[in-house]
Amino acid sequence: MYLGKKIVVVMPAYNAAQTVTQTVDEVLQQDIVDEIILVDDRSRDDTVAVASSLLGVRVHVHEKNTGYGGNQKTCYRLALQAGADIVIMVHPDYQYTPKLIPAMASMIANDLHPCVLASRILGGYSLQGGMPTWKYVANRFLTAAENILLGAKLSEYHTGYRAFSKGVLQKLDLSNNSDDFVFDNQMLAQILWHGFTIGEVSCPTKYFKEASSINFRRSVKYGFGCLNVGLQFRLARLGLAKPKIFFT
Ligand SMILES: Nc1nc2c(ncn2[C@@H]2O[C@H](COP(=O)(O)OP(=O)(O)O)[C@@H](O)[C@H]2O)c(=O)[nH]1
Ligand SMILES: [Mg+2]
Repeated sequence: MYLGKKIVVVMPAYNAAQTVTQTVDEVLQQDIVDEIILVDDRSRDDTVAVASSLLGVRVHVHEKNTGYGGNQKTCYRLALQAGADIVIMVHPDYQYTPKLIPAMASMIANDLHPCVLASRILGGYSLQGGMPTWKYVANRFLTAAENILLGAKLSEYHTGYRAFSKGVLQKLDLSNNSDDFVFDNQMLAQILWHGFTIGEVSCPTKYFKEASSINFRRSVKYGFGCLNVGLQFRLARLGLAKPKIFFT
C-alpha cells in the first residue's frame, strides 16, 4: 500500500523462465507492492513452472497464445478484479528495473499524473545501455511523428514499463485494441484521447539476449502500426473518422 492505495504489479510473460525470478525478487524488494500477477501467454519454456515456484506471485495461464496485447488485456482485467488502485506493468524479462516502482506509484498516488511511463530515452543513456542503433533511430523517428499526430510531448511511446491509475483502466475500452504489440501504442493514444496526462521518469536501459526477442520484421510491422494509430487519432480529432478504439 502507498497512501492507502493498493499497488498491483502485472507481468505479461512469454518465454521468461530465465529472467522472471530476478525480476520478481526485485519487485518484492519494493515494500509498497501488494500483489504480483503474472499472465503467461502459453510460453514454450518453463515460465509457468518457475513463476509458480516463486512466493508472492499469482500465475494465470492463457488457454491459448493470444499475443502481447491480448496478454495485457488479461493483466489489467485481473488487476482491477483484485481491487488495484494503481497498476504497474513491467516485462518479466528484467529489461526494466523494478526499483522505479515507488517513484512511478508516487506520481499517481499523489494525483500528479494518472499514467506514468518509464522512459529509456529521457536522460539520453539508451545507446550506452545497449539499445541497438536501428531501434534507437526507429524509436526517435516514431516518437517525433507520434508527438505531432497525437499533439503530445513524450520522449518515447515504446517502453514496456508503465503505470496506470484505476480510473484510467476503468475508462479505457481495451476490447477493440490489437492483440499484438501495437496494443501498447493504442493504449497511450486512448489515454491522450480521453484527456488524461502522462508523466515520465528516466529509466536505465538494459539490452541482453533474453531481454529482447522482437526481430526486424515484427518491428517494421509495429512501426507502421504506430503510425496508423497516430493517423487515426488525428483524423478522429478532425472529425474525419470514428475509430472504434476511441469511440466505444
Ligand atoms: N504474448 C506474447 N508476448 C510476447 C511475444 N514476444 C514477446 N512478448 C512479450 O513482449 C515483451 C517485449 O518483447 P521483447 O522481445 O522483450 O521486446 P524488446 O525488449 O522491446 O526488444 C516481452 O517481455 C514478452 O513478455 C509473443 O510472441 N507473444
Ligand atoms: Mg524486452
